[in-house]
Amino acid sequence: MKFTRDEIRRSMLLYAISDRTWLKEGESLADVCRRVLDGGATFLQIREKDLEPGRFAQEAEELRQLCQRRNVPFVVNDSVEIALSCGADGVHVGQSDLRGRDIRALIGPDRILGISAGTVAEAKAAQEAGADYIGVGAVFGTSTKKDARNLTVEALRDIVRAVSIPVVAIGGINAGNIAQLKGSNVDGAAVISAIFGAEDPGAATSQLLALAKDMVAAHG
Ligand code: TZP
Ligand code: MG
Repeated sequence: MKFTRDEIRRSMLLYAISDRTWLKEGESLADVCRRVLDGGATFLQIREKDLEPGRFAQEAEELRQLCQRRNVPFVVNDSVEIALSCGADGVHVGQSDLRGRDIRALIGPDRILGISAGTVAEAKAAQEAGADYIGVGAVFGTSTKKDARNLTVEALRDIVRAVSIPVVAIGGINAGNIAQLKGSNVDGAAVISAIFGAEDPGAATSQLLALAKDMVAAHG
């Protein structure tokens, strides 16, 4: 593994997930991700739901280079094929994607496997299948993922307690509510719109990073 277990856990702190739907006129995804990485994002996932595979692969390659230069882990959402072809550090999949065990077999032992989970049972199954970390949500209401369920801080804490791998909270997290995750014991926050939808994504990232540090430091 290029990143150690400890490094993966620490990299959950502020986990940025790209969303091109927020790009402003004339901006490229790589431009914005560069600002997000310079703002201090500790992990980056490229998430493309509508891009044709050729473009997706090209964008992933650019982001992989940006992350590699900064030693920030980079994963591809859903596509094992694109993750492997661009030399990403790993892949992130949901519950409805290929089974975790099958993905682990495809990517080998050295790449990062992230799996989304919404319940203790899903989290345990993900760990069992070989996940390196779990994304848990949605913790707050979100319009970014229409089918996401909402979770309480208590439910989050139960999931964290049930697994030994890192847990990153996701869903509607922003500068105004991230402090509510104090005591949940999550390792960090995964954010889409509060970063990519911000007027200044770099500044939003820096602000969220400071708040994520506060949040994690305040766990019991
Ligand atoms: N999975 C659960 S909620 C969510 C995903 C991908 C969307 C998170 O986006 P935002 O904009 O940070 O709420
Ligand atoms: Mg998916």
